[in-house]
Amino acid sequence: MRRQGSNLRPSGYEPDELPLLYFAMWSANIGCQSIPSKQFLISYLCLTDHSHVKAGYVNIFGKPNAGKSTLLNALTGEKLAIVSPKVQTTRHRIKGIVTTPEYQVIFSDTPGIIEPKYKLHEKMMQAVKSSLEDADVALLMLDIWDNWEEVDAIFSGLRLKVPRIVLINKIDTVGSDRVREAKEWFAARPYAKQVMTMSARNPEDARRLLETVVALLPEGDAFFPEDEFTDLSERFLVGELIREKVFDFFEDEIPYHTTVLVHEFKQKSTLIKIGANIIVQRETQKSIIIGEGGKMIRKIGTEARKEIEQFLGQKVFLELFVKVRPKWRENDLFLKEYGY
Ligand SMILES: Nc1nc2c(ncn2[C@@H]2O[C@H](COP(=O)(O)OP(=O)(O)O)[C@@H](O)[C@H]2O)c(=O)[nH]1
Ligand SMILES: [Mg+2]
Repeated sequence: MRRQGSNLRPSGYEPDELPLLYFAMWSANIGCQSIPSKQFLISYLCLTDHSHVKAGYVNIFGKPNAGKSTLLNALTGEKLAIVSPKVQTTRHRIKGIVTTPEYQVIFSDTPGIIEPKYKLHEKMMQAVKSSLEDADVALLMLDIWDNWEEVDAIFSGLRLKVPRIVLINKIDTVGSDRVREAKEWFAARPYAKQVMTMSARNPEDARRLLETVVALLPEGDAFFPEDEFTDLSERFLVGELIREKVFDFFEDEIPYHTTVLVHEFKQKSTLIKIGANIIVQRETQKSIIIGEGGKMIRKIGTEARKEIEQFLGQKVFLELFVKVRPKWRENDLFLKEYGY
C-alpha cells in the first residue's frame, strides 16, 4: 500500500525542475512507476555517495503479547498491526517499510511464537518461519514480566545467525533495578549482540532502536518504492481493524474463533463502500457477535468505521454481516479464502 498523494504525475515540481528529477530518477535507478517526493529528491541530490544506501529486513520475534505489533506501529508511524491485551492477535507476517534517502528498513511483525494446536496456528508459525529465513537483523522481544528462562529457551531455539538485538519491553511498568537486572541477564546470553530496554509505547525509544538497526544493515538498493509503507492491501488492513474490535469487545474463545473477510471495497463519489463478513465457527457465536437487537454488531461497526476513516482519510460506509463456517480454522480451503 502506498502513501496517499503519490501518483504517476510528478506533482509538486516546477517545469524547470523536471530535467533534474528525471536525471535523479535515472541515476538512482527509480522506475517511472514511482515519482519520488520533492523532499526525497532534494535529500538524494544532497547526498554525495549514493552507493552507500543501506537496506534490509528487520524482523521482530517473541512470545505472544511481548509488544511486537505495538513496536511495528511505533517504528512506521502507521497503524499496520492490530494490538490487544489478549494473546495471539497477530496472525500474519506484517511488513512495515521505512524509507529515507539513506536507508530502507523493512520491518516485519510476526505472530507470537506458540506450540501449534490447530491448522490456523500452523499457518501462523509458517509466517514466523518465513521471517526467520530472510532477516538481516532479528529483534528478539520480551515483556520484562515474562519468565526469562522460558524466553531464553525460545530465543536460543530460533537458531538465527544474523545480528540479534534483545529488546526488553514494557520497562514503564517496573522499577529501574529490575530493568538493570534484566539487561545484565540477557547480555550474558550468547545470541545477544546487543540488549536494549524500551517501552514500545514511547516513540523516542522506537527512534533510538531505528538508529541502532540501520547501523547493522547491509549496503544495497532499496527493495520497495519510496512511498510504499506496507506490502499489505487496504482491504486486508481494513479487515484487521474490524477484527481488532472483536478482540476489544468479546471475551473467551470468541476472538480466536473469528476472522474477517472484506468482500466489497468500492470507491464511490463521496465515500468508500466497504462490505465485510465476520466469520465464526458456531451459531451461538453468531448470536453473541450480533448481540441483543443487533447492539454488538452496531458497536463493532461504529468503532471500526471511525478507525477505518482515519486510516484511509476518507468517509466510509461500512456494512457488516456475520457468517457461520464450522471448523474454518481446520479447513485448508477456508483458511486460504480468508488469507491465511
Ligand atoms: N505498559 C506497556 N504496555 C505495552 C507496551 N508495549 C505493548 N504494550 C501492551 O501490551 C499488549 C500486547 O501488545 P501487542 O503489541 O499486541 O503484543 P504482540 O502480541 O507481541 O504483538 C497491548 O495491550 C499493548 O498495549 C509497553 O511498552 N508498555
Ligand atoms: Mg501482535
